[in-house]
Amino acid sequence: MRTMLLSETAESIKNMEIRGAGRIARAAVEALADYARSLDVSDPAVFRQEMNKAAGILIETRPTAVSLPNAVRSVIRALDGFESVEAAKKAVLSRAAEFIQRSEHAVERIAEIGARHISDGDILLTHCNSEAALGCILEAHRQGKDIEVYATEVRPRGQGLITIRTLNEAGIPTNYIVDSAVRHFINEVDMVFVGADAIAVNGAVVNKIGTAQIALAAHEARTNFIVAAETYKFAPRTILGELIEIEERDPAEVLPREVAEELPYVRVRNPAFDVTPADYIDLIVTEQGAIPPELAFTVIRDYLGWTIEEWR
Ligand code: RUB
Repeated sequence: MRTMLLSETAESIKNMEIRGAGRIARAAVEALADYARSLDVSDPAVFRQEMNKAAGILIETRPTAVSLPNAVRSVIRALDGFESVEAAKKAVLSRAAEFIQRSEHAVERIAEIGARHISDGDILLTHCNSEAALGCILEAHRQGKDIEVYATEVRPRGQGLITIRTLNEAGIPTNYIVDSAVRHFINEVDMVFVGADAIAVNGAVVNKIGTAQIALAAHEARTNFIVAAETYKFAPRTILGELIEIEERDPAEVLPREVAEELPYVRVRNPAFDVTPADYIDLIVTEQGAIPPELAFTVIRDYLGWTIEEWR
């Protein structure tokens, strides 16, 4: 019965019913906690083995959002050194609850810190649907700042629709534009706010496909480009030069299969994310404070507690 939640969550992450790096991480941790609760075994080694298997299933669902392995591994690390299943279970459940609470609190802190960078009268642009980035915009509005937003459509999955619904509900004047209209409007924009799926040690940010193009346009127009991201979205393994995998999704999301079949020489490419170099990023707002992208290493060292030595 409980295994159902694990496989259902894995499936929902894969098909994007659950989406957005923070939500994915919290859902995976919840599924892992639920799985731990349901495991009816008495041997701690078997318990650990089963938990590792479940962690693997969750981690494999979407390869880019580093929040997912970071969150799952933090729960799995709580398993270390227990003699009884009861004790290990308790440790896992309390680590999972702590992660979820911290993750939610991080979004609130980011909103408070990010909103400080938004001034009365600002025109903002956001891409995709990021609870961290939207949190900053909503908080600025809540504080009574008079703001206006440009929100992109976000081909091919249209996450912009979720964003404009939220902005509309909050009563924020919003302009809905196709992704390719960003360059046309960028001079009207004071500040771009986006989220992140992963941040590399060199400060490069991986986010929804199209983000890098927007950053380029913003850079050319001297428009501030701000990333809102929890510290657990920083990717420790990039310290060792490991590249962040960019998920490439089903071509049918871009072109209906029946049309594609008529065009044998055409190959549809559908990367879900791209990489924005640190040079185009002015600030990364984390729950620990706002940093320039060049300080990404210190976040990995100080808040994720990973060092190069650990991986030797
Ligand atoms: C979502 C996306 C979001 C980040 C950050 O992509 O790129 O900008 O995940 O979101 P997808 P959050 O829709 O493919 O999951 O701030 O909510 O974690």
